[in-house]
Amino acid sequence: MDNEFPVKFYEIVEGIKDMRIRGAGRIARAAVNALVIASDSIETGDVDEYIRRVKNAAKILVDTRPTAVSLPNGLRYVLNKVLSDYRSGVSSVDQLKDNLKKYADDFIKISNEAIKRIAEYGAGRIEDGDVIMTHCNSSAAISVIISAYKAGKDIEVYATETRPRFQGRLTAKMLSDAGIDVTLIVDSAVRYFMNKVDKVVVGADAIAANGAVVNKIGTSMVALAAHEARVPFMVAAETYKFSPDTLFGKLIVIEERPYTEVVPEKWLSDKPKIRVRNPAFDVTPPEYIDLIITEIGVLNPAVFPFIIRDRFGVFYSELEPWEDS
Ligand code: RUB
Repeated sequence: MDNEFPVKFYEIVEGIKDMRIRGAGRIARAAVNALVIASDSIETGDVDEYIRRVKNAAKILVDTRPTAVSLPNGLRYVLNKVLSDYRSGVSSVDQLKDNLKKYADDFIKISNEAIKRIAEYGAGRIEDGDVIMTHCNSSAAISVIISAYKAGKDIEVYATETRPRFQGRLTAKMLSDAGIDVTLIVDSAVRYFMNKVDKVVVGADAIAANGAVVNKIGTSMVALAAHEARVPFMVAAETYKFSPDTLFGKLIVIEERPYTEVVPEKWLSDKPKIRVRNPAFDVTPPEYIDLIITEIGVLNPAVFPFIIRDRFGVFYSELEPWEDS
């Protein structure tokens, strides 16, 4: 492994790759934190050299997992601001390092605040007595459920186990630790239990320009079952889950992970005609989504991209600040 940056930086890189650090929001905060570690370690008085190396650190981070758009968006937030300072003449490396740290802190604060707002707005949509289904392990979705419970609503949750990595067990544990009754079910039991469910709440790894939501594999099947049973399907997502690239015609890359997450290597080794596929995410079309709960309000998936674009502005030239212009 390259040792341009401190060990801690590479620990975060590897942690994101092998999913010890997982969930789109946490991935973004960890990556931004790693960028600060890299930046602080750069020993040079030459601003051009500093910028080149910070961009390199961002490039390493952005390549860790391809689907959660929060990762490039967090890095874009920090790096575009630092590059703007650099272009407007900040000529001290120490100043740029301080600025980068400040922008990273700002992003982490924005991210944590967003979860609180989402919890508050989302809880408003949960009613006393509701049975909620969730899939995978989303901080945003869990915050909505716990916030509704803390507001005194008597709720119950069905959590899918979420094969192959079983993030549903984390969800079940987090919700039960908060005092909520949880039933853990296998993913294939979603339709069987859907008639007991009042609302589905899930998170997002990315939201595309047409309002489609990319989330853990199986989410679109849950949405389909909810649609058939007329159960409202809600997505809890910070606005930085929006993929600006999709405004310019790019597609969100669906990560395909090693087959060994699904079956043991040994089991497959003597079966040459069997191929195992392990896509980590899927796409839920906007027609199956009733609401997207964000920190700026509860939005219809069809208007979501326009509101985000108008509010934050997206410039093609700022999409890949880690590349040389
Ligand atoms: C996690 C996953 C979560 C989203 C949203 O996938 O699909 O639903 O990332 O999470 P993985 P959050 O386990 O492969 O990272 O709301 O915490 O950002």
